[in-house]
Parts: sequence; C-alpha cells; structure tokens
Amino acid sequence: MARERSPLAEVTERSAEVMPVKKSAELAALLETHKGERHAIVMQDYPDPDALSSAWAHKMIAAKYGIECDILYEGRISHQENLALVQLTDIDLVRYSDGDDLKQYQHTVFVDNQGTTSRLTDRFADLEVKPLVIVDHHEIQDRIQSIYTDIRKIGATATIYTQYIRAGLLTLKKADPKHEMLATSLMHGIRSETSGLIRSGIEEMEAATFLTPFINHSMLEDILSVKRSKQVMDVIHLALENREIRDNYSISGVGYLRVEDRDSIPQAADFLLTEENAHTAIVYGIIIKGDREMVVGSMRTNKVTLNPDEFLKEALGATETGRYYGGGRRGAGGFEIPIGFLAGITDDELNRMKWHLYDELVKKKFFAKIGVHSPSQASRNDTGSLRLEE
Ligand SMILES: [Mn+2]
Repeated sequence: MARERSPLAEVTERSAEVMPVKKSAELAALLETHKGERHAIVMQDYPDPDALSSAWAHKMIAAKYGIECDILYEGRISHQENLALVQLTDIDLVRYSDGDDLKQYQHTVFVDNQGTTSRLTDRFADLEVKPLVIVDHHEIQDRIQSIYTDIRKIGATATIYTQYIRAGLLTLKKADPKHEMLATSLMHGIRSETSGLIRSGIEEMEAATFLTPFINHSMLEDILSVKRSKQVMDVIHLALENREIRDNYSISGVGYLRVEDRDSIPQAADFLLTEENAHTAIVYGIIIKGDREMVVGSMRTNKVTLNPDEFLKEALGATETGRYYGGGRRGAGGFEIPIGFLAGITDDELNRMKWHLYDELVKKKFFAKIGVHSPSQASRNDTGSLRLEE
C-alpha cells in the first residue's frame, strides 16, 4: 500500500528542483551585466578536483557571456590524481607568483571556497578587486561579501556547476573535446567528494546521470588509476605506525613534511579510515615552507552525526582575532595552526622537542573533545584501562 506523501515533502522536493534553475537565471543575468570584463577565479591554495573542475566550468560559462577568466591559485597542486587531471584535460591554470598583475581583473570569483583558504583573498582585497561570485558547499564563513552567492549544503561544488549547465548556462556537445573533458572533470570532482558516489545525495546522482553521456571513460580511468608516490606511501606508513585509536577515532601525527608532500596528509587520513573499527581519522604534521611552519591536518569521517566543521572548531578553537584553526564540510575537514615564534629552529634536538610538544597538544585537544584522556595520562594513572571517564 502506497503511503500518502505529505504536502511538505512535495514542496521541499519542488523547491529543490526550482532552486538551481532560479540561481542559474540569477547568475546569467549578473554575468550579462559584466560583458567584456576580465575576472579572476580564485581557488584554495591546494586545489582539489572539485575546485579544479568547478573553476573550469565557471570559466567556460563566463566565456559565453563575453567574460574572460583566469583560474588562479597560490599554493601547489601535488596530489597525483590532481596532477593527472590537469595534465590530461589541459585546464589552463595560473599559479600566482610575486609581482603578478592582479589589477588587470575587474572582479574575483570564488569557487569551492569562501576566501578563507586562499592567500589571494587578501591580495585582491588590498587592491580593491571586489568579489563578484561565491559558489561553494562548505559551511558559511563570512570572510568576504559578493554580489552573487550560492552556498549550499550539497556533496560537491561540481554538482552545483553541473546544475547550472543543465539549466542552460552552457550547452554541452558530444563532439566537442573540451566539453568532453569538462564533463569528465566534473564527474571526477563529484566522485572525489563523495568517495566515488558512495556518499552522494540525490543531487550528485542526478548530476552524474546528466554528465554520463558526455564523459570520456578511459580518461576518467587514467585519472583514477594513478599510483601513489613513494612519499605518500611513506607518510601512510608513518600514519599507520603512529595512529592511536580511541572510541573509533583514529588519530595520527606524522612529524615534519615538505610542502610538496602536503597532499599526503589527506591521503593518509583516507587510508586510516579504511580500518574496520575506525569511523573517523585525523592525520596531521608540521609543514615547513621557507621560514614559515604550520601544523596542517586532515579529518575524514563516515559517522553521519559528526559534523567535521563543528568538531574542528570546538576542538581547536580560534586565534586571538577570531579566525578558526579549522573547518570543514560533510565528511571532511582540515586545519592549519601557524607556528609563529617556534618556527625556523635548526637544532635537531629542539626540533624533536617541538614536534613532541605539538603532537601531544593537538592529540590532547582531540581526545578532550572526544571525551577520553590521552594514553600518556592514562598510563601515568596506571589504571590499566585507557578509558578513564565512564
Ligand atoms: Mn569541494
């Protein structure tokens, strides 16, 4: 017997269908009024497939409205899969370096971020190049204001851009190799944000269905079958060795890393999450970049009731100026804790002590948030049990 559908459910369903169309029309109208301009699409410092494919989609959509866009980032692309994506699809990217002319852009466009994870945000703000568009799926961050904003709780930013395309902002043609590569990139973006569609919502499934006829499957396979580098394997090895599992949280510090190997941290967190009794994995290390150092960490979870954004904000807190050390979205999060005065030590013994200090402190904060004591405290108490509170 079929159950009656509540009127409310129907309204929600209908608005979920109407919203992308409404937002697309709004974006189209805005782009129309900026014809002939040059815009900078700003990605986070360490762009992932979701950011890359969304930025590319925006660039292709904007071109239809006579707007030329450059896709900018300031950090590095180091994850093998991302490198493969960029190489195979020929996405034109501009890696910012000192002295580049940012004044040539009339506006900025933020995709898959809201300005908090890019150093370009401040550079553009200093030059008074104003944000025009924000399209993102992270929690609202209030860092910058734009004319057009589409921030939604959805699996991927690539899903939102696929909806825009579907609503008519760009007509995909099977015969166009650029369109084929864009569709393939968007599919990769969606897949990578949802563990290969396992954690996807209805919107992702719909987007994937829409993209499928345009996809180059062998290219997608090439992107996905990229092997892990030795450095990544080494970091995974360290993460495994150092992990401590408490209450299904697997937490691991991996020590000092070169900035080039930064992307091995989320990959190690992904790997720790594959252990059968772990629902959440957190991996962190100290990244050295010139004379700057910071503790950088990644969190992955498949516990539905756990909000990584809240978890990281509550566990690690904020700076004196109120900027949180961490944040996230459904299923994943990240954090960065600058090491100010203690950076740039050359003495080996002091560096060992420094790592030990940060390792203990970070762990302690996470264990406190989870509600268990760190093992060092437990052994000092000699209770024979690692859980002290119960
Ligand atoms: Mn994303």
